[in-house]
Amino acid sequence: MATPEAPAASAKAGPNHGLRIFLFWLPLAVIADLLIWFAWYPHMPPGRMSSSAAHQQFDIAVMAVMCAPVLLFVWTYAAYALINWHHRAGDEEDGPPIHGNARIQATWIGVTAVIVLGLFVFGTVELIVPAGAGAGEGPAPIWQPNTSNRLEVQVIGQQWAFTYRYPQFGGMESSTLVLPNNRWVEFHVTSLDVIHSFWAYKLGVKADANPGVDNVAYTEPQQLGAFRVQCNELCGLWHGAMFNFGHVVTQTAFQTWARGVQAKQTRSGILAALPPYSLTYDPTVIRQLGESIVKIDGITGGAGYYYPPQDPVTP
Ligand SMILES: [Cu+2]
Repeated sequence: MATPEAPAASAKAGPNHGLRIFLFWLPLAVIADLLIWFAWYPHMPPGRMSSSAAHQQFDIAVMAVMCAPVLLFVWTYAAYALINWHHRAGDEEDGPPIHGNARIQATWIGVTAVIVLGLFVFGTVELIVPAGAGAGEGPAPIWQPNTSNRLEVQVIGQQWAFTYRYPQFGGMESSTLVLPNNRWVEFHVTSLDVIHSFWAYKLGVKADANPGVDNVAYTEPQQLGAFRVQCNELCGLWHGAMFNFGHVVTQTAFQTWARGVQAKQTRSGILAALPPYSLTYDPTVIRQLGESIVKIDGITGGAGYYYPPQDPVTP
């Protein structure tokens, strides 16, 4: 029966390779982790423009801190083995057979179990506790920010544009996503036609935009500045061109902007012409939307999604 002492005893004559590898590896791992945490972490994507982005950045940094020692151990071991155990001229002998080493086996199982279970617990906690996922949680989110002071923004995807609707400002619409700093935003993401995905990378928010679905996502902007919104679900010919821009502005600037747009769209009659605010829309019953889809299909030659395209041959 193999005991932990047996192989160690036979190797007594030589140096303690395990300890040597550990002593080479330890300073490398410590230096790498310090560099990752203090030098790299502040610059990691997606940045800290919002609460969800900051949580994602933190998660990535923690992952890197956990992975670097593993990677460095593999490299240290490989380098040590290459230098000390490579074939030497004239040495035709096989290495000694190893029949189980309880200490190495226990260490291996213990360390890998701790790493995997640790990541499992960390990932689950990070997904649920700070709600930092920044992803669509469906129409009935299990988590909500503990404040009722939220700005509601409806994100409407359609081939091939995003429109942002502000129900707290009379349902006015904008093709630029303007958000106030330090206030929770409640996104309601939906689509008028095919499946799209609302991806505000710097905000750390990505939520599916599906027709007939109200997909809710939360985030709190924490830095002023501009960001880009990109469709992240292949949605047809011009999917790659389906993007526009957003700005995080001060709360005062936001109020001025939103009230200004609402007043302008009231005066011009746009608000009266828009369909009433609703969590989802049916383009087949909204005349102006249905007509524009037929027009787009006529231009691109795509098949009519809701209305068959007009046959150019038959009058
Ligand atoms: Cu799209």
